[in-house]
Amino acid sequence: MGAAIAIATGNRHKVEEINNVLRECGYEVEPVDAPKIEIQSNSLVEIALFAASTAYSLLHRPVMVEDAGLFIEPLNGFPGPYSAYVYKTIGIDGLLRLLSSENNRKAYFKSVIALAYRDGIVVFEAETPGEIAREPRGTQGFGFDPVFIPEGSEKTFAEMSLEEKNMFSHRGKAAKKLCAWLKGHVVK
Ligand code: ITT
Repeated sequence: MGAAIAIATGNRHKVEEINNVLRECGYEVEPVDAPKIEIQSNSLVEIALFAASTAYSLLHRPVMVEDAGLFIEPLNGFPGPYSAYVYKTIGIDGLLRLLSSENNRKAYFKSVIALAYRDGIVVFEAETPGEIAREPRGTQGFGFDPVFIPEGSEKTFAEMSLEEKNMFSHRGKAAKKLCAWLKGHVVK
């Protein structure tokens, strides 16, 4: 077991994905009972910064949050920071309906990890370009995984193992940046 850093999230898939990367650098994230308070903003960075700083002021120990979204080119970046709400309301079927007459399927996922600790907050951002499939495929993962095909693969995220998804994913890449940073810093 590595050194544990708290994470405020209600999404266990995020915890598993981030842990798969952090293990490599001797850390792990530990879900804690602190709220991830999400402001309404068009910026994932602003959302993550606010959530991390409020979680830190409640916990008084290093804590991270991860905020992510799916940005679809022919929808001008929608749903972006509203991805969780769109997933809950219209879901994958609704999203595919919005794109039914669209040949441009380009999209990207973005992940922002914000880590708040005694000396401040650091932010790690990463994106994964890809496209939206015509139909859902696969059973792994969560959210829009069954319809997102990352560039460089034929599979959707939901057809990949967690390890394979992490090789391509926005979250995997952001977690790797965090890992690299942790190697040179002491987090208290
Ligand atoms: P938190 O408690 O950490 O907020 P959440 O699932 O609500 O968990 P977000 O607020 O970051 O997470 O919402 C991002 C939404 O975008 C999420 O609910 C999914 O619908 C979608 N999403 C983000 N990353 C994804 C991924 O790797 N695969 C599939 N869908 C993803």
